[in-house]
Amino acid sequence: MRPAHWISFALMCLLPGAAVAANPGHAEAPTVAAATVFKIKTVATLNYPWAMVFLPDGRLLVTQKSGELRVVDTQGVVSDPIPGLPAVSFNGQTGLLDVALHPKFAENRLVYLSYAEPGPRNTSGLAVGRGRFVNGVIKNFEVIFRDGDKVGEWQGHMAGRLVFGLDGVLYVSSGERQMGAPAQSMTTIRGKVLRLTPAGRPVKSNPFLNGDAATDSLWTLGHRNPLGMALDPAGRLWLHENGPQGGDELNLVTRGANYGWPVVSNGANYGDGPGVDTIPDHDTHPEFAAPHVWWNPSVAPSGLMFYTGAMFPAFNGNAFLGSLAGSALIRVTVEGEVATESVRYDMGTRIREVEQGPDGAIWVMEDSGSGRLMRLTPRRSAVSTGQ
Ligand SMILES: [Ca+2]
Ligand SMILES: [Ca+2]
Repeated sequence: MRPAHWISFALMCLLPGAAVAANPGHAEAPTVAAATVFKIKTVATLNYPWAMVFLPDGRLLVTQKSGELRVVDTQGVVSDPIPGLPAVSFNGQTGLLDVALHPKFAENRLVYLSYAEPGPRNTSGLAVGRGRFVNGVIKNFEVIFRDGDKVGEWQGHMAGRLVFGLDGVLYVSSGERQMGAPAQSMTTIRGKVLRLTPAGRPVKSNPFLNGDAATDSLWTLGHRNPLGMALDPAGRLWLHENGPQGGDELNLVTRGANYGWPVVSNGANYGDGPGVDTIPDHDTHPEFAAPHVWWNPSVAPSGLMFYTGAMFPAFNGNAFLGSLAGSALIRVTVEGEVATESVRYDMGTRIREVEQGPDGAIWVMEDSGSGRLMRLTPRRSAVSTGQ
């Protein structure tokens, strides 16, 4: 166990109501009912919403996995599907995925989308494209990057989160398509974070440039299914990724690093019974970047946001993760390079996505065919407790 984890473990044991997980390497945070901390308002209901981004005018763009992009206005009115989108391959885990705005959206109106691009014979591959959002329509949509090697058998673990760095380049999280080994291969984008120019080309300062289109795009490797990625207030890039049986991770993304999958995981492989762990833990292979927080059992994180708003001053700089398996919103404190799960807010349902609103409210999306878009504001009595 790393020193930071010993410290957080010891601190957690001092907290009333703290529960200790079966894995001695990680202390499970206390759980509180979200309704005791947050006033929760359902703003709209959507069919399997996957991602959201706020427009400068305060409205939201939201994706639905089945392939629609919609606007939700400040009154909660949901628009018809926005015309101009590409065809997507929609199945259980993938379809239309993330949406992001160009850093100069106010000037150029460029909206970026990630999605499962259909290939021949029911195959699909991660693609990223962009178009201009003008008068309620996406105009001149163009694919700027794609996985040319489409996959048929394994349709899951595509990930596809999009984040613009403070340096103006586009980071893309790319899952390993349930195949494990590609995450360590330098000739495929699977199981990687990609670093691209806004036009979709490899950045000239990328770490593995060798003239191969896939290799040139790589920034980090050894990832499994990174369904959340975000910048912290200092501009550092973090991601979380779903582990196998346990071993979900929160990682600080640094140039050229290898995060170990599928060689190591603090979880166990599928098929490992109780007390059996056939995949070595991270501490056996220090050459791989170790997670800053990990979860046993799995919480299945999705969506990531660092809070910087004025509505919850006590949360400043904290990370918020949606949890699918845990039906929770998870808060993680980050001090320098030490991250510690602080509280689990029980939402009573699977949480797919989390964002901060322009006024500092916390917005979450439920993973459901009638998925609620919810706005969380403080309950006065709860905020003073720091929960
Ligand atoms: Ca790892
Ligand atoms: Ca393990």
